[in-house]
Amino acid sequence: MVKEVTLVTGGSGLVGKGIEKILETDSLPDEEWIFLSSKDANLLSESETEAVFEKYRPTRVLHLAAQVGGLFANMKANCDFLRNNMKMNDNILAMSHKYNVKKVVSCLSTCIFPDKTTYPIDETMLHNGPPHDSNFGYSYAKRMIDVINRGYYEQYGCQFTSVIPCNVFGPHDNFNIQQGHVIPGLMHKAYKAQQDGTAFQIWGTGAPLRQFIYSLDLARLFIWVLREYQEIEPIILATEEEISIKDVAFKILEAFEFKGGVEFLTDKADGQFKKTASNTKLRKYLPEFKFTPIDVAIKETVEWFKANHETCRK
Ligand code: NAP
Ligand code: GFB
Repeated sequence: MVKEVTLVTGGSGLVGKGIEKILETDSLPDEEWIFLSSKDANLLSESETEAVFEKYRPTRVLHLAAQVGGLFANMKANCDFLRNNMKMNDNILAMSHKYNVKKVVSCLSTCIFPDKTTYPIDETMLHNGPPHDSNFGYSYAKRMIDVINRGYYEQYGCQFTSVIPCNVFGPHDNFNIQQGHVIPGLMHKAYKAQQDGTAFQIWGTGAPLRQFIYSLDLARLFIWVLREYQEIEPIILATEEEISIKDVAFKILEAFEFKGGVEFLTDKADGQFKKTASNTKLRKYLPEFKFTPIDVAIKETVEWFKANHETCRK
């Protein structure tokens, strides 16, 4: 007898595919998981969103679907990132309430915290000031998930919560150089530079700092949050380790055994210098959780990219 039917919106993306992979060995007998892509329903449409809830009658929702992009994609389209993500989030939470979903876990990001802040950032600081200008649209849309969750809890007692991952990378990422995030973008550029015998280009100064979580590690944490985490307040899911863009770029070159030249295009934006988030709250729950070493995660992702170069998002 299936006890839990979990709808995973954004199930065809980087994080969704990571969760699907972990569930190959970690799913429970009374769980059914449904992974959606935009082909199943355009979640910008209230009626298409309702139709998918009517069809599957989920008891839990893992809400990953979003308009997602790296620094340069956000800088070009803050209004679209704001409106599209607001619409999707409101549709999912409204239908979760209408169809009596027992638990919803949505997804924020460490890049939505206040730009002017003290460090390390923790969950209580989410609304303490404006986000970085480069991605204000995405940031405000994501922050409203936390506000709407509070509304649904206080007025209707809904258990709608959220997680706040740091930068994510891994297999099935978006390797498009203009739209994607830094690690997949650099991997794609390293691949092309090696093929063409040209120099490898790092955008910006390489000085900014980031925390990077492997998509498979995030997947294991997401499944734990869905099954065990009872708070409405968000929980940061980030590594202790912070690394500069320059250092992560050279780890990528090492994984490719790249021997060519390296250039820094310093006329390109650096974005936020840092967004160091504390995982103290996570460690209180899971003191023994082991993150994959970043060199291993980068190597596995490079091998995946090489093997799937023809068909992956790029
Ligand atoms: P992704 O690889 O770009 O996947 C996005 C997913 O959302 C895809 O499954 C996509 O479906 C779906 N989607 C987009 N627009 C849709 C629409 N209108 N209707 C239905 N589905 C739609 O993104 P990701 O990196 O996995 O991100 C997943 C979640 O993690 C997002 O909420 C994101 O904000 C959050 N997050 C990501 C990072 C990161 O570094 N990647 C960091 C922190 C938080 P299609 O495949 O059909 O397009
Ligand atoms: O992952 P990313 O694009 O976004 O990283 P953020 C941007 C940083 O990497 C900047 C440098 O310092 C860039 O100058 N960089 C160097 C590159 N080479 C490249 C490259 O080839 N591609 C890219 N994309 N960057 C995002 C937010 O911030 O974080 C999003 O804008 C999202 O909303 C995401 O939440 C997690 O880490 O700066």
